[in-house]
Amino acid sequence: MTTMEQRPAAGAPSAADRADRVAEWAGPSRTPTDGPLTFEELQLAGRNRGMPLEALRYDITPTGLHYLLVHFDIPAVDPAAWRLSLGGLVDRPLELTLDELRERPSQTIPVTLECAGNGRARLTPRPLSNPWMFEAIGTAEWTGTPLGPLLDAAGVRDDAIELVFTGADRGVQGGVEHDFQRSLSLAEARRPEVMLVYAMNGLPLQPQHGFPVRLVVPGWYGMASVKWLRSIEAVAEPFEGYQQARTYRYKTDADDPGDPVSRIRVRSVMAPPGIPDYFSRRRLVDAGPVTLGGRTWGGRGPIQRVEVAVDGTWADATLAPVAGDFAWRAWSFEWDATPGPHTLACRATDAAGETQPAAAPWNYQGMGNNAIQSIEVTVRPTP
Ligand SMILES: Nc1nc2c(c(=O)[nH]1)N[C@H]1C(S)=C(S)[C@@H](COP(=O)(O)O)O[C@H]1N2
Ligand SMILES: [Mo]
Repeated sequence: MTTMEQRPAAGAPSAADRADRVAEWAGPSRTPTDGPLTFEELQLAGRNRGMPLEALRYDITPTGLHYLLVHFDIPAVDPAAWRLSLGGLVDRPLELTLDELRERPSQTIPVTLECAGNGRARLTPRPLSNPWMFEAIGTAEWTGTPLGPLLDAAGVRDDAIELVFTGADRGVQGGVEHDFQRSLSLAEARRPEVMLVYAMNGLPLQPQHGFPVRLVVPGWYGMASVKWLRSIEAVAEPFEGYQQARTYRYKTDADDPGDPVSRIRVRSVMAPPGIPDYFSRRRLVDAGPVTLGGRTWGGRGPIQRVEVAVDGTWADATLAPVAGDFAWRAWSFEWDATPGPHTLACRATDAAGETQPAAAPWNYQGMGNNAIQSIEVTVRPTP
């Protein structure tokens, strides 16, 4: 495990500058498959929990119910020794302690995070990675300091085009050893809601969510919100690191460079009504009036329309007030449940007219699957 203490001294080439090929670690084939769930997927699913869909009831997801995605290991970071460096193409390089960061102006905003791989396991053939269904979501109140003013303090030079964010976690993916790193254009990084976060739901970040400091990029899929942040570097060339150029791409096949994944696609999810069967998760509902409900979100601002289908007939749902530009929005729908089997579905449409597709938009890495969710229920007569 890499700790801050093991980092090379300033000036020495940092571990982050190395992206070594580790040929013997290329691992098993990750060609998408129609086969049964693999051991490797099970191993990832056990580490990276999802949010149980009944937790859609909470405006703010309790921290222990928020989804989790950790590529490598949760790194050990000593908060007293921790420094955030802001360097590269800047006039005044900065080294900030945790206290210095916390003393800066702060803001708290509710932000819905979703993993870009959410829905991957519903694709056929199934891309091999964390096998998410619908549950790689959560909304927290994130507290931190906006990044823009810090960039001004450091004096980012005119020839810089991007910022590279480096986490303290390191591992091997696709046979390449690297630190988890992502970049953002300066224009994105300067959005007022992009911030360096040290608290989640009013408490210091938990280790698994990026303690002591993470980036939060509202509106983007989760991979942009780099956890365990240790450095920010202004660069003059597009960043080509593994997590930027090789993955988080909408690719048609293994060799397609693909388009980068960025903003969250429009989506709605329903909290399954009634009670579940333990193993199949099939739902049992009593006949009569049933309030269906869930949440809707997308990376381009609050969603204005959700429809619900009962056995294929669509009707508008009622939307709750907007809770924030980057937070999900609750919706509800009154259903008079009649005995027998039924199929329920929901679909959101954003202000630009983007809507959820009936069929999954297949891509090689299983990114951005916002296909409509449908739920099978059995309604039993009320006694
Ligand atoms: N350093 C680092 N940052 C990271 C990751 C990671 O593995 N390492 N995972 C990313 C991905 S893919 C997602 S979806 C979000 C998940 O954030 P959460 O675990 O707090 O929900 O963190 C992102 N930030
Ligand atoms: Mo993710």
